[in-house]
Amino acid sequence: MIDTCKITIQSGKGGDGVIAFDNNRKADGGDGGSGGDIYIVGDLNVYDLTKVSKVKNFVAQDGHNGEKHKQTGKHGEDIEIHIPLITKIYNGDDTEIFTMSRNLFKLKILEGGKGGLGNYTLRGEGWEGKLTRTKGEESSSKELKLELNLKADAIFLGYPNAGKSSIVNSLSNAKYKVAPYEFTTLNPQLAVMDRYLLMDLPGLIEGAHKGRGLGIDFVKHTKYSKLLVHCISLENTNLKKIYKDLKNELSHISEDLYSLPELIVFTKADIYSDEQMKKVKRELEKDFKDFVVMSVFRKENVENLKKVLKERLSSISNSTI
Ligand SMILES: Nc1nc2c(ncn2[C@@H]2O[C@H](COP(=O)(O)OP(=O)(O)OP(=O)(O)O)[C@@H](O)[C@H]2O)c(=O)[nH]1
Ligand SMILES: [Mg+2]
Repeated sequence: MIDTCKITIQSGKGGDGVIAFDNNRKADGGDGGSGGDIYIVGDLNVYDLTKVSKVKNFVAQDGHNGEKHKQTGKHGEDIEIHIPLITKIYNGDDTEIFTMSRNLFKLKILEGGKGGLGNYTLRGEGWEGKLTRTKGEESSSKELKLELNLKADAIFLGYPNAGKSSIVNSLSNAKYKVAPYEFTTLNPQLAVMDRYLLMDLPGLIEGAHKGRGLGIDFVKHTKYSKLLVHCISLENTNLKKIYKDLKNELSHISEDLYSLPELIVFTKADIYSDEQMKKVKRELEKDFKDFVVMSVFRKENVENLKKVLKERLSSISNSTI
C-alpha cells in the first residue's frame, strides 16, 4: 500500500486565436479553446495512492486553436486525479493546500491556459484590426505531495492470527488474504459494511511500540476511528491476560487508541460445541462485560456482529460515507 507520493501536474496550454476571413473579406477567425484543467477528486472507492503514484505525471490536454467561421477551438480535456479519503495535499515546498475528506468533492488545483482571441473578436476598422489575434496562454505546472490518512469507522485490532481479516471479509464483500499463520496482513486495509468503513489492521504484539512485529506505522491511519473492535481467538486459554497485555501495549502506542470505545469479539467460536460454548460464555461473563462471541462460519453470528457494530457506530456518530 502506498500512502505518500509526489506527483507533477501540468494544465493544458490555451489554443491560439486565428485570423480568417469569410467570402466578403470580413474577419471570422475564432478564439482558441482554453487548456484542460487539473482536478483532484475525493473518492471512497480508491483505497490508496498506488495508482496515482504509478502515473506520477499528469498532463491535461492543450486547448484547440480557433477555427474559421467564428468557431471557438475545443477546450482541452481536463484531468481528474482520484485520491482516497483522507488525503492531505501539499505544495512541492511542503506548504499545505487542502485536506480531501469528502467523497466526490472536486478541487480545481490547476487551471488551463485561456484561449487566445481570433480576429473576429478583435476585429476593428481597417485591415490592421482584422489582422490581429492573440496566442493562447501558456500551460502551468506544479509539484504536489499527497499524504494519505486512511479513515475508518471501526478498526479491527488483535494478536496475529486472531481472525481479524476473516471477520472483516465476512462483514463486507472484501476478499483479503486469510491464512493460518501470523502476520498475514501487512498493511491496513479497508472494507465497506453497508454505510460504514472497516479497517483491518496488521496483527499486534507486545513490544510493537518498540518496533517488534510489524511496528506501529498503522497508528496514523486510526486517528479518525470511532470504535475499536478488539479480536481475541478462543483458541487461547488465558483470555483475560491476552486482553490485558494488548490493552497495555495500546497504552504505550497511543492514548487515543487506548481510550477509543471498544467492542471485544471472541473469535473462532466453532471450535466448541454448543454445549461447551454455554460454559465458556459463563466464564467469559465473569471477566468481560461487553463482548460478542462469533464464528465466521456461522451466518447468524456474522449477522449478529453486523447488527451490534451498526448499533454501536450509529450511536457514536454519523458514518464516514
Ligand atoms: N475455526 C475457525 N477458524 C477461523 C475463524 N476465523 C478465522 N479463522 C482462521 O484463522 C486463521 C487466521 O485468520 P485471519 O483472518 O488471517 O487472521 P488475522 O487476525 O487477520 O491474522 P493476521 O493478519 O496474521 O494478523 C485462518 O486460518 C482462518 O481460516 C473462525 O471463525 N473459525
Ligand atoms: Mg489479517
